[in-house]
Amino acid sequence: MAGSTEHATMRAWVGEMAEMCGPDAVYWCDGSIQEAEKLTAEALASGELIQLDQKILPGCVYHRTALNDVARTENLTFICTDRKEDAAPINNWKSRQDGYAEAREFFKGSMKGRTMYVVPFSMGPVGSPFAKYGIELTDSIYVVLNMRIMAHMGQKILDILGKDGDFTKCLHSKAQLDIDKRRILHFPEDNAIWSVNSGYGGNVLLGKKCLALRIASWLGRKEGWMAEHMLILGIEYPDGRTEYVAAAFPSACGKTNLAMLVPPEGMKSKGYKVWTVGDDIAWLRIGKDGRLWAVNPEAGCFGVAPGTGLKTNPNMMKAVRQNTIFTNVCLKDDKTVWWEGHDDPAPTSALDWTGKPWRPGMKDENGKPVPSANPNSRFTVPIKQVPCVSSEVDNPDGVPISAFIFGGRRARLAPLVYESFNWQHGTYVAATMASERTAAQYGKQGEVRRDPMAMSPFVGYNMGDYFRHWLEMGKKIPNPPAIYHVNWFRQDENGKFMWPGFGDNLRVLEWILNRRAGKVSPAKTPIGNMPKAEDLDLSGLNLAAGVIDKLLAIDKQEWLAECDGVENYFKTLGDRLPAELLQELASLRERLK
Ligand code: GTP
Ligand code: SPV
Ligand code: MN
Repeated sequence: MAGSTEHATMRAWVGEMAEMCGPDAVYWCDGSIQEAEKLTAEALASGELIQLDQKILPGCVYHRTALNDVARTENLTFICTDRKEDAAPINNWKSRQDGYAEAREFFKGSMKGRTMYVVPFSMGPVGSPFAKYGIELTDSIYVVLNMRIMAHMGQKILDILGKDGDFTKCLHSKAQLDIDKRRILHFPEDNAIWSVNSGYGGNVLLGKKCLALRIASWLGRKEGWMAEHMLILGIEYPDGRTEYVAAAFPSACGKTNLAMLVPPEGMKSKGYKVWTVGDDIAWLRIGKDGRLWAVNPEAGCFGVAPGTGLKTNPNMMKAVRQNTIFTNVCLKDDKTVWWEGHDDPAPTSALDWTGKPWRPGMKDENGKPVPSANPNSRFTVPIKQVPCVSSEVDNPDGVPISAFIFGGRRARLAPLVYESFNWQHGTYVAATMASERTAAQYGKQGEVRRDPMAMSPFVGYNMGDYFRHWLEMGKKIPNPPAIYHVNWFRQDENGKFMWPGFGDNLRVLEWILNRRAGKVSPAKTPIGNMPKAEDLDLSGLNLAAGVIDKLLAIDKQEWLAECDGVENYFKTLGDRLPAELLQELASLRERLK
């Protein structure tokens, strides 16, 4: 198909990229179900996809990535700008010229023997003032089928772009999946993204982290809005009123789970309902009413499989029963899927994510259990299949946000929840958050690293400028969200999580909403406002004696040591770090003395 568009520069660009990559054919995707079925059949025939049992899992397929290609590769991800300081100091940087020159060699002839698919897509509801359009060129059917779920895709985008609409130029080739030649390159000054030699989600679904966070954060700074690594959820009160909050946790730290939590029994009787607007990314703008409004630019969820079960996340377990792409999970002999934390008993015989026979209790040479699913294995599912999806998910104006919640995995230090004193203090709290590394990134697992706003891998420009943008936004929003920090992952002396997490996190959200409504007064501490234990609904939890006090405890010596860590981190950020954040650090130290 030739693609029905009169956009001359788009056609010229597609032609130029095809010239470089040398595919046997160029195919323009229309986004139809017939097209998806045809591409799926091709991928099943070639082995790129494996068919699952269509009675038990209708519309579901299975995919394995290359062994060296199971998570985002931050060390191979670059922001390419003319001046280094516009991307430094956290991002890897290349000049535009060097970025293109090096990658061009890797793209040359990379699609020989393959088809180049032209994928027109929208991030954000089509036609919304928030929406951003892109065209992804790719030689992977897996990418096309994932993009069809994750974004709004097809001919309607070409229609909206017309003869000369703006779009992000996205180029992807799996090439040889050679990790030494893998590059994820962003050219914000050209509104372009080039990704080569990977087939893993965040590296190749270019509408997601690359466009909706790295490029969008650059645009947001220029245009006065925000692109954040945040879920969006609505909490409906018994009287039918709904309030919305947005929360940023680093990768694999609980956004998807919080976005669709099920209220615990004791609280359900109060009549709360939870509605999911988004599970990973939020774009935020100041509304006419002076509040901050958020849309979810994505149409699907690319969620972590391990740990997902009927007890932890029943909504997602129901969502992934149909029309889902499973990547790197365990493949059972009956052509269904399994992962660690699944409700079904472990299969007695199955293939693990690498395709090797697997049995429960298998150990590696060091005596460590061998998981059947890769720890970063994922499912791709339309968000509309989530039973508690919000009726506002396609609202072009989004939803108004009452509170921002930040958090990470901290075995020690950070209490269950605290409230910042104001926007500037909240910006400091978010800018200094840290978390233990998870399987969503390569690198030493468990190591604590600073991850400001859960955006460290995703800010498309200078981190100091990003903090400045946050501070400036705070001055411009007449009625800004209040800012909170949470920690579901504090451990006891035996390394056990002290807080039950998941649905019970609603107990903490309730305190936050009660604070917003002025229904409870807090305990004032050096780090922020905290709940009095009696203001948290802990009914039916059976927490052991003293646990809630430990969860709410603040150790001043540990916090002073944390301040030293923050000071060292700030030193790495260079001279664009806003002075306000240094003032906040000094005030915190003062309060802790
Ligand atoms: P990305 O998609 O990588 O951005 O991750 P995410 O932030 O959406 O994380 P997700 O909700 O998928 O959770 C990641 C892992 O953390 C899963 O294994 C969950 O089971 C686990 N998890 C989520 N919420 C909680 C919680 O409240 N407590 C505990 N202990 N584990 C949790
Ligand atoms: C994350 O790592 O934060 C994800 C998954 O949401 S990926 O899209 O691969 O980046
Ligand atoms: Mn994410």
